Amino acid sequence: EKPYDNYLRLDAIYNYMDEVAANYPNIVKQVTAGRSFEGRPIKYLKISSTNFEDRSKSVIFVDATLHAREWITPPAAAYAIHKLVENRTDPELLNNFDWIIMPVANPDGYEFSHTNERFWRKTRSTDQSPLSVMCPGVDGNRNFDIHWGTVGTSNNPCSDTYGGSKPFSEIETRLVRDVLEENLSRMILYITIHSYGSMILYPWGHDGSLSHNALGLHTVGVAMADAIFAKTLSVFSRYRVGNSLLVIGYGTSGAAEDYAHSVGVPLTYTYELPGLRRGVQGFHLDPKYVRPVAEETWEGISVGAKRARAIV
Ligand code: 0X9
Ligand code: ZN
Repeated sequence: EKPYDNYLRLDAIYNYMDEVAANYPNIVKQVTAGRSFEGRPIKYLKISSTNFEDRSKSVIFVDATLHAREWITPPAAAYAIHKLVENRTDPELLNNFDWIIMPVANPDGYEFSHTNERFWRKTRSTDQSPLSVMCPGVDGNRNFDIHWGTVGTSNNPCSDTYGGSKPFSEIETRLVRDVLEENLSRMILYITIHSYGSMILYPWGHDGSLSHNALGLHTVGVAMADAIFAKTLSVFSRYRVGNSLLVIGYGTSGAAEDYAHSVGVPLTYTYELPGLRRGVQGFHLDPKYVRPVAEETWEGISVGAKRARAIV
């Protein structure tokens, strides 16, 4: 069973990555970026038809599962790997770009959502504060160094939107930051995959203002949403595209997408994949939708890459 056909545990997702890396050594290099708070590897694949280290092509970075309970997101990332490596149907995508895919940015939380609490969101770290021992975990998407600690976040460790004791207190967010930094000069597109709500969000999330590149962000965002819609099952609603705050309806600071844009990635998006039910049940899409959602998400990512190249 493949990680884009069903909800699988971390070891099965990692086995798939190992297998792809072993079977396609000429185009795939697996990297262990580091270890999570609880010591699990955090892995990503560098996919390149030439040599990633030549640094000759634009880079596209896709991550998923910073939020543990958003189980539909690792399948979407795994399917991107499948389409880039095992089932290449569009040569353009490897000819023109180098890819970095990190399917599980928060492995501790992801495993905890399987073993203990299905709707766990945060990391599993504890720090000096006594409250954090009672209430482990930081919201990774409030932990980046961008207007950190100001809106849509809490300084209470027991809150689901706890931003941490300081920006980048979490090893998991530092590892994402490091990937951005290492590839910044040639990264044209960063997509961080979340769920749920069928949305494509772009900066700035803290105050709803628009970036210098708002026209590009909106143009590529709409092209991605159109591509998803063209492929989608009618049970899912059409994606909404726009500024994070305006589209979600609440402000958020310390988010990955805003951070990546602030350090210079021209096109950065948070995808909110679909959910069919309300409340936390929206994070649990029936397994029969895993493959279709993974496929439609790939339409968005691949069109995003092509449009990004045309405008950046
Ligand atoms: O609140 C979040 O972190 C994201 N929604 S989720 O339901 N997956 O938790 C949206 C974050 C978007 N905000 C910014 N990019 N600023
Ligand atoms: Zn999320």
